[in-house]
Amino acid sequence: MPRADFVPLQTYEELPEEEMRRAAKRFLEVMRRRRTVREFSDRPVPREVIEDCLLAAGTAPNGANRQPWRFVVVGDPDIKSRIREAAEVEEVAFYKGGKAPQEWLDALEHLGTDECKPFLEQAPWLIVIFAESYERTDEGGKTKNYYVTESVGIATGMLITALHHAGLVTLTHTPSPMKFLNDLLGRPDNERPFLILVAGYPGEDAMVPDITKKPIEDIAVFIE
Ligand code: IYR
Repeated sequence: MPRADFVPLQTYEELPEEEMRRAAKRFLEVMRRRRTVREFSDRPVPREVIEDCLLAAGTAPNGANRQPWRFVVVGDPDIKSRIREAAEVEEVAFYKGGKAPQEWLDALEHLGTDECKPFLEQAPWLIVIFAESYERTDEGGKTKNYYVTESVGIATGMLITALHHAGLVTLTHTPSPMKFLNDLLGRPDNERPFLILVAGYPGEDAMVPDITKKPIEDIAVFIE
């Protein structure tokens, strides 16, 4: 890959310190309003909004700028039903079929999750996120990607933030194994399903568990 042209950093905007403090606090309040929701409305959400949120996710820092993600956005009711059907097979095995160790089930107990995933049909959009472990060259060879999981994880976090910022709610859904998504969505072998991000409006009487996030002293160590 030839070295890129370098251009002056023109997009950076410094904030005066007081404004910086306020901006950080305001954004914290925005993010504190984000909740993972499991009950979705079937109200439609414009495709353009999803596209803009995906473009925001696509600005994520990533290994060697390979941008090793592929977002498959499903609005088609038939495909959504097939995803639900296949995901629930895995979830039944997980919750009821003895696949999940008791310790894991105990850890999930307080969230009230189970093998039923109606949101996979109700929500207007399922964003199936694939990680490209490698790329295929025109000659049929393979080009390796770098820090794929980190890169796709960062992009996914930015996508969740963008959707929240646009006034939508999301649910990160991770049926395991997820290989069925390649078959259902016709994706090639170099794309590994990473997670399903369910996106839309919350259901009218959506309930969420009354849980809290850790305080600063439990999530950070400052060495000054
Ligand atoms: N994939 C299952 C189980 C599950 C696992 C974790 I860790 C969660 O935080 C939530 C659910 C499911 O989607 O129900």
